Amino acid sequence: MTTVITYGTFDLFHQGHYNLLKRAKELGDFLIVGVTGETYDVERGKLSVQDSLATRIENVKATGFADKIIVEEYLGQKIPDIIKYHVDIFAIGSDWKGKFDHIGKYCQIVYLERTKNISSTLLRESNMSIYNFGIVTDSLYDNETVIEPKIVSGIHVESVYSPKPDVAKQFSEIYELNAGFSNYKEFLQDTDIVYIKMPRNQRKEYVVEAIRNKKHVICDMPITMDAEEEQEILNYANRNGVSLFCNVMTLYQHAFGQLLWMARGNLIGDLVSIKCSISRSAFDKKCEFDFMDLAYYPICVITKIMGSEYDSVHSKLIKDGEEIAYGVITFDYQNAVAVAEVSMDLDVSGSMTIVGTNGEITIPEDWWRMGYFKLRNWSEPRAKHYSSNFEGNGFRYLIQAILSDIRMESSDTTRITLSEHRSITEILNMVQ
Ligand code: C2G
Repeated sequence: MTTVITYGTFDLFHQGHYNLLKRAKELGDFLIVGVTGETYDVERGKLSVQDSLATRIENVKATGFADKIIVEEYLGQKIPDIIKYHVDIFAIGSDWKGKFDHIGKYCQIVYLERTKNISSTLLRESNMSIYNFGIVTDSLYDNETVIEPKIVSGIHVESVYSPKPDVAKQFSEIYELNAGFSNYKEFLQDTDIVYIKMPRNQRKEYVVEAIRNKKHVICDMPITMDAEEEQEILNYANRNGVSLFCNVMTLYQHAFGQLLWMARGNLIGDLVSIKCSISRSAFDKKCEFDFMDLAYYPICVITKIMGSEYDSVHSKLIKDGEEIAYGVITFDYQNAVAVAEVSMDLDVSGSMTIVGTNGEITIPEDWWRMGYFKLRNWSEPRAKHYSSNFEGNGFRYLIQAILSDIRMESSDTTRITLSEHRSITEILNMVQ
């Protein structure tokens, strides 16, 4: 007898899940299905799961393919299950290729081809909780933009657009997407949320066209260096009733929300200074951002924390030929100062320190990921440590935030306001 095991969340049960279970069953005689428990999904960073565990189990049961259903309750449960149930084959969708190779010591692994484009089937029409996600890019480097949104239940990553037809084709093949387009209008037709991952001089036209077609948009920032033009685009999104989110993932981390309101809420007294540094390679190893794109991150976070009422901004830039290699940007406020150190190729610490009249908040490294921070109020005997679950590269939390916005479940209090947008773009223009 051949025993097969497979695992999944099986949220918003669809044709892709059905096909996977059918194919897994066909691999042997006895199929065990592990349905992920709620705490395990939280632990592994799966977000926005809609159906209860009981409903998800019922849906798996209703297919008639499962001979036994178990609950996957913790990270590291798969191998003990395989040993316990004498499993011969571990089957999983091909979108997980390479991620489960360690299991190969205990049984055979079979990657089953994932079902493409399930979102445009009848199921999607009957279930408006599912949204198609498409990527606009001119490079094959994905920076996890394919795998991260998949971790958010209800999002289906289906297509890519590139002005370079060979990139569109290769990208969709490498990441097993349903389609690669080099016609933007066609690409937009079956897409609900568009991520614009393009060099700055091309962002605006793609954003405007997507909004015109009533698509929700995520865009690398700044969209344009022209503050007026940017305000018009933000207002245009508003008028069209679509969400326009900037890709500054820090803003969507739970810990950032906490830090922001603790810093602004006087927990360390009046704010006196903030210093943060960022270097391109630590931020993202293959980062394609230029200096202004990278500088957007600290300027945005400083603006959120300290406000946009600065008195003056100075910058000192060190150039390597024509290119800016390193820069320090200083903002003077009436009774406070902020310093952003931005480095293209030199490594800098990646720390953030916020000093107040009664205490200090510190993040020792990679503050833009914001999984952890320490708050010290000098009137208390000990520092307090705050951490929150942070998985992947953080992009999934942005996807979760835009999804809640679209579903009108919540509106984020850490989002950049119109006047903050204007201030950030004006500061970028002063950095010369
Ligand atoms: N799947 C598929 N085609 C789709 C969508 C999903 O073949 N269009 C497959 C997935 O590859 C997976 C299974 O259906 O094998 C269940 O998918 P999910 O419910 O999204 O679960 P997942 O997050 O992939 O969890 O321990 C859990 C496992 O790691 C998989």
